[in-house]
Amino acid sequence: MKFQSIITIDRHFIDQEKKFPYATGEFTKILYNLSLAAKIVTRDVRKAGLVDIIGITSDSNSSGEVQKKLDMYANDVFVNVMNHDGIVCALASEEVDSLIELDESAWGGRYVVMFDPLDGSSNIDANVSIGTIFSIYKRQSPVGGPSQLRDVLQPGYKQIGAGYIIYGSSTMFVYTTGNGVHGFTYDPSCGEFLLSHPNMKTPKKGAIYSINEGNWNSFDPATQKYISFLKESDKESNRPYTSRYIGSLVADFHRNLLYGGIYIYPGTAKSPDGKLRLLYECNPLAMVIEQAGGKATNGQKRILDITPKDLHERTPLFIGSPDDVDQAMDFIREQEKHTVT
Ligand code: AHM
Ligand code: MG
Repeated sequence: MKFQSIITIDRHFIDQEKKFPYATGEFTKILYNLSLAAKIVTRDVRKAGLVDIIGITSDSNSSGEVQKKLDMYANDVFVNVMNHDGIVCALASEEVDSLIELDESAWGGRYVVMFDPLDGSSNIDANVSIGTIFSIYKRQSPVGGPSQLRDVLQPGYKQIGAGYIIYGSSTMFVYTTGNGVHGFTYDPSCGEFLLSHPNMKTPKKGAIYSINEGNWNSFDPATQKYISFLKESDKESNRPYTSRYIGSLVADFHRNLLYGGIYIYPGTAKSPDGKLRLLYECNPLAMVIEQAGGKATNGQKRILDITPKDLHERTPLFIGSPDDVDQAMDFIREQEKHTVT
């Protein structure tokens, strides 16, 4: 049996930091804190469904405290680990309407972190994989005062780090700092994330499409035509594609990153901007996919080039293997030609 060298996530963070001679270690600390929160959330996600068996009721725990829903609990874990060493000046979460309030100890922070603490949480009771998505930016407002909205309303290309944690058959931590995408699998026996997927690349073209086809009647004609095209038989272009849709973005994204293909959450008649949030879901995954050789667009422009106007702004999303995303865009452009003339 051939063994490969064991690289813990902490060692990997430090090795990455060494590439920047002027690094202060603060950015590395953020990544470290995120991986710590991932371990805490893993522990509690693994207990989901056991609360009534191991003596904790779903209403209150043994000390009489009211139990929080797992997604709010995960939110609090991420806020707590990020908000104690004064490195982060602004925090925003999909679970919280406005900027998370931080006290004066955060005013000297030079970084901004945004996250979706437990995406796909409606799937928890069915034991389906769920995830955390995160995004890191440099602060824009002057250091020394409270953070401002412009710190969080930055276009995605300004991210200096992004990634996700998938709580699946194992927990994985996948991240990029603009230097490739690296995946770590959690080994509960030693409590460490170990490098399992160095330098991840997505196939140039896949054979999977992921979309909630129940919304078919409210898709725009270009999306309908593209999906119908993927279902046609054509040996040369590997069609028909396989349909895979879990309804848990991190899980759908992770599978397609590994195997290749396209994930689409288009605008629908009911929600013209789709369902997914630009800041907490689309931007971080767009940075990851681009670093892995893929593409992400809203149908009109690159996701990472969108300047957000609102903390909870939504956007349509086409993300995945570059050839597949390009082909979907061909259908959109073709449709536009017909609509304009
Ligand atoms: P959430 O952030 O409230 O958990 O919702 C986001 C989830 C994604 O994980 C998933 O891709 C999408 O919603 C599924 O939506 P739908 O049920 O409309 O297909
Ligand atoms: Mg979400």
